[in-house]
Amino acid sequence: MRASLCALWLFVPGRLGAQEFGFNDCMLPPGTSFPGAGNAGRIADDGTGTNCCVHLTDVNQGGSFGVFFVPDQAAGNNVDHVHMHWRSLVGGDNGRVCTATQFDRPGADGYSMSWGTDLPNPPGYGNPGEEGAGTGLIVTVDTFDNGGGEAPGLEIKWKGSRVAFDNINADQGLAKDFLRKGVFVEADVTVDVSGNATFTYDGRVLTATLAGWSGIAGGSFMFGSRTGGACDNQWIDDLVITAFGPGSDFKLDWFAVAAGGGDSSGGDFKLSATIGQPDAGNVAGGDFAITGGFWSILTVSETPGAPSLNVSLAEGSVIISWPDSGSAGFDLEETAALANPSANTLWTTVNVTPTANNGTKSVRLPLAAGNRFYRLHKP
Ligand SMILES: [Ca+2]
Ligand SMILES: [Ca+2]
Ligand SMILES: [Ca+2]
Repeated sequence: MRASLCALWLFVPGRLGAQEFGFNDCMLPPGTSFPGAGNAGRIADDGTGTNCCVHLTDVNQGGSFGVFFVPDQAAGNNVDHVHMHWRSLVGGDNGRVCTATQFDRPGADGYSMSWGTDLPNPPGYGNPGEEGAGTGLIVTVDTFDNGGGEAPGLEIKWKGSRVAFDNINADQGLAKDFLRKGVFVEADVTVDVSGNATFTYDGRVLTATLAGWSGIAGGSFMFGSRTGGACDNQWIDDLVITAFGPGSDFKLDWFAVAAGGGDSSGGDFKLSATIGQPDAGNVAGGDFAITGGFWSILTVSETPGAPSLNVSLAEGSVIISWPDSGSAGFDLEETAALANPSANTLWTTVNVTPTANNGTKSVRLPLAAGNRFYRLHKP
C-alpha cells in the first residue's frame, strides 16, 4: 500500500513569450527585420563557415548602421519581468580602411539593445546606434568616447537616462580592448518584478533599480549599431528573449488554488496554502485540473508532518527540495498529468540522485514547458 503522498507541486510556466533566435539556417527569423533605409544589417556567416549570426555592422564599412528588430514577444501583454540572453562579437577592424583611431586603436562605435514602445520607426543612422533609443530599457556596449569619458563602457539606461555605468578600466584603451575582443562573449539582461535590472556582459555585472517600474506592455526590441570613421564587426547571435507576465514570477508569486478536496481516502487532494488565483472553479471532479498560464503550488496534506516539497528556479532549471529528516524511503516522482481518480495517475520516478546539503535534499531538473506534478512517494 502506498504510504504517503506528502506534497505536490504543479507549475505552469507563466511565460508570455519565449523565443530563441540562433540564426542557424542563415535566414531572417519570421517577424524579425532589418528595418530602415540603408540598414546594413544582415544574417550571415560568422567566418567559421558553420554558424550564422546577425551582422549589425562589419569591418571596413565606415559611416554605416545596422538595426535588428524583434517584435513584442508577449502579444501586447504587460511584461513585468524579463530575461534576455545573447552572445555578441565586437571588434575585428584593423584600421586600414576605417582609419580613425582613439586611444591609438581602431574600432567604433559599439551597439545597444533597446526594449520599449517608442522605438524609432523607421530607424536610421544612429537611431538607435550604440546609445539605444526610446524611453524603455536600454543596455549599451559603447566602444568610442564621444566626450567626457562616456565610453568605452557598459551601461543600463532607463527612461532615457543612464542608471548604471561600468567604465571597465580607468585606462580607456584597455577598456576598449576589453569590449573589442573580436570573439563572441555572453550578454545577459534580467529585470525582476521589482524593477531590479541586471546587465551582465562578458563577466562584468551592472545593476540598477528602474524607478517606477511596472513592466512594459507591447514593447519591441532593437539591437542598434553604427560606424563612423572607425568601424567594427558588431554581431549578435543566440538571442533568447523570455518575457514573463504578472504573476508568473517563480520565486515569489506562487499562485493559489483556494479549494479543498476531501481527505486522502478517495484519492482527493486537499489543497492548501498559496496565494491568489485560480480558485475553486478550476478544481473539478474531486481531483483537479489547473488551467492558465501560472505557476501554481498545490500542497497535499494527506499526511500531516510528512516532508513537503519546495520548488525554486535557477538559471533555467527547477530545483525541488525537501527536508532530509523524515524522508527516508521516499522517492521523488513526477507526472505530466493528474488523472481522476488519482489512482490512475501514472507516476514515474525522477531518476536524478538527490543532493544532500544542510538537512535538505534537492534535485535540479531542466525547466520544461507544460505542467509537471511532483510528489514524494514511499513505495
Ligand atoms: Ca548562430
Ligand atoms: Ca560612444
Ligand atoms: Ca555612450
